[in-house]
Amino acid sequence: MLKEINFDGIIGPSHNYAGLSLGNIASATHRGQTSFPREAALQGLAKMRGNMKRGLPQGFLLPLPRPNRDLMQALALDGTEDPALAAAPWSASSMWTANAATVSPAPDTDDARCHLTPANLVTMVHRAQEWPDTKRQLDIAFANRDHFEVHSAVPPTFGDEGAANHMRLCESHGGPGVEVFVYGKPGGKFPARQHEQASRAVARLHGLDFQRCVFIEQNPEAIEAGAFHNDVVAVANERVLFTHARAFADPQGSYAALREAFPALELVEVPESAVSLEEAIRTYLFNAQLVTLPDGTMALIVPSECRDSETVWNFCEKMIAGNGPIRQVIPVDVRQSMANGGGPACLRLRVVADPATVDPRFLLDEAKADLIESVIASHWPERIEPGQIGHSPELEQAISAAWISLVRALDLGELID
Ligand code: SUG
Repeated sequence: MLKEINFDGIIGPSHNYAGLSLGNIASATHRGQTSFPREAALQGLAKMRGNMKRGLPQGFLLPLPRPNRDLMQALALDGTEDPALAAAPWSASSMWTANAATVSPAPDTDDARCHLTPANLVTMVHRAQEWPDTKRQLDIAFANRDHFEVHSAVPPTFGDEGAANHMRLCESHGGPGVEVFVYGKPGGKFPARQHEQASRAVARLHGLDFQRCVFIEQNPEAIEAGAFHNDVVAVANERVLFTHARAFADPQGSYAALREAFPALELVEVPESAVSLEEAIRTYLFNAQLVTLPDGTMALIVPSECRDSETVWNFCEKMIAGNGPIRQVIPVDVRQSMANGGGPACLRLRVVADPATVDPRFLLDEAKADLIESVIASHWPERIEPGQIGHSPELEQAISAAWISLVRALDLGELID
């Protein structure tokens, strides 16, 4: 039976704050701070365990091998370069698996298979290095060709950021959906990372029916305010679109287009007067997991920063006291990831599939969560000081060894060259 499975990125042992992402306010604000990779990874794992306890199927993707020696060589890094460039091969940014790929479930595609396209992430060098290694994992996890097709990334220069700029509306996850692609137009203060032509290429690659696709422009003001991905200001699940009123360039036109393609749409629009765009971006209210629980009700899994904000929490309490489709708001602590601009929604890639068709090595249960936790507890660095990045052979050795321990523990030795 087709189900939504969330594949969270295990937060890698090189997690650090190098301030690499122009237009991502949290990344810029925390630049140069000490990071805590072990705590970060345990926070991510606790989120996965929480969702499993709620009865939701849970998968994971592994961190990518870091530092990336091929990238170090390609950039001829010799210590004279800008520290931000030296940090790129060390980035643990693959933790944000919402950017790993765009996924079109089988009911939407012309060959009735689930299609996945890794995101090229070309806008930033520390992210552009991810996709070939991400594809290696997707090729293994979704190797069953009767059910899945894994494509190569869309070629540059068309920027593609994957599921972070893609939403799906449907009556139920296993039924046909309307796929929504949200792109930015370049020319503003910050890069518009998702290009319309990349979104259209992905829709064609996946064999989608263009009558059941909607292409929407992001509000340039939202990008300028720090919504570098659409999932910072909007999230959808089944019939529900939960969005800030200033997420899209033409909100009314966008809602009309969505209703035309999907008449059952339930719109939960949050006006500026309830939560300002700035506060929404600061707290990541919309970078939430909007999930359907086994009893059929919907819950919004938000970062704990939302509970710390009086405005946002008041809004959440009013929302659940009302008659809307979102019945619960559940805060989770992913502060280490949040400090780099990654909330609960960034940390997961949604795949609608029959879990029996996925390589079980990528699926989580309590025993495997215990195993992963013990590897993290014994091998992940407790802290990384910014000066160590690119300069500490001991740290480099510890990070590589930690990664190999995890890969071996999960019986995925084929990922090691
Ligand atoms: O691409 N941060 C990531 C955050 C990605 C969040 N994902 C979604 N919204 N789906 C990014 O900007 C910061 C890395 C650093 O500064 O070291 C970073 O890459």
